[in-house]
Amino acid sequence: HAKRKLKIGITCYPTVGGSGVVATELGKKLAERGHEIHFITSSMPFRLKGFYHSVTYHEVEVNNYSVFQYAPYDIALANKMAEVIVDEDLDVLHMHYAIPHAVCAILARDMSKRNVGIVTTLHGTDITVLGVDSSLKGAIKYGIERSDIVTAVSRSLAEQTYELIQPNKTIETTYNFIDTADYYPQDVIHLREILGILPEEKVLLHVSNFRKVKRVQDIVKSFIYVRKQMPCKLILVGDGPERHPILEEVKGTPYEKDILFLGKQENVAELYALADLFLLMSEKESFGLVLLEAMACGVPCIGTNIGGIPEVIDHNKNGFIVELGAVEKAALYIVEILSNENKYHRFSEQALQTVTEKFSMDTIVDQYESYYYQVAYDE
Ligand code: GMT
Repeated sequence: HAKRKLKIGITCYPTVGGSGVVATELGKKLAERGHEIHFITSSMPFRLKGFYHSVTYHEVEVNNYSVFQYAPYDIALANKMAEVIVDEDLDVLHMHYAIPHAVCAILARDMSKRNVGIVTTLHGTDITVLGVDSSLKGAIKYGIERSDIVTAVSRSLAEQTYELIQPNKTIETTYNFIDTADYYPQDVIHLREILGILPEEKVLLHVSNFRKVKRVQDIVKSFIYVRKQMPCKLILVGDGPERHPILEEVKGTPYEKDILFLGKQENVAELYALADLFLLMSEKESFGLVLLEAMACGVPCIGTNIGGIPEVIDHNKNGFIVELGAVEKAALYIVEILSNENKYHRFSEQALQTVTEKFSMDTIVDQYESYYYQVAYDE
């Protein structure tokens, strides 16, 4: 017989970032499959604008009394989760990030005295960046061990978690996905004109939050090597702490006009479609959702041999892998692929195929759904 529909609470960081995107898109797909979805977050997840049937948003409010040195957000979140567990009769909580979300969910389950299942997805930053921080390591381990099912967005992240946190828990690898209804190859000739890109110029693209770990400087360095050999432009999308220093570095150089800083953009899908190649040269990256977004638009990628990147970029098939900081080698690959039309076409086709086969949205949503059924309390 058909399985019963579930009531699922989801908590993620609602701001721009891969984990929030994956959590929100997953919630929307689950709602389309008939489940009831409850987002419990500090603000509206940015991909949740508009009305979605069977999706409710519960806002966590934190009062900042002057007696508290820090506003008790985590406690307020757990309190809200406990309320929603009872009010909505939730079957499952899906937490994105061990810290603080999984830990809050465990507290909320205890407060609610209900048998709600907890699925936790690890996205990276809390493990690979903070996991080594002894002030949080014990709490991360606790969050993982007390969750019913734990997933990581790449094999690399699962392995790193075993190594750094040593939890007594199996970590499943469940890859990220994107919706090909949002990202697909399209004709964006008008954008080339708006951005002043000449017909003979190739376009290299990078999209990130410009944190230090993204090593945007390396991308600029590679671009300059390439620019010396062929007409091209570099488009940088996003904002963050490294944007200003890079802008300063580029100012006054002969390549200033070839590097376009577009800042944060709403419609990145069109920018991917405009690009010939996508670059991600990070020193830490547990998956690299932007790679999938680019590939879904038929854009081959260049990435570093770091974290989950080599699980997404299949070297010499849908892009190239270089060692961290190997900016000249990256430039060699870029020139090679952009100068060989046949090879470029093969890579582009392969990129599209990677998205629909290895990272198929339906298969990945199926995986999560099966985890929920495993942990939901049988009625
Ligand atoms: O690192 C970021 O830019 C943001 C962070 C997040 O919370 O969204 O990204 C992490 O999760 C994404 C979704 O799983 C992954 O695609 C990113 O690789 C991961 N970032 C790091 O590991 C540094």
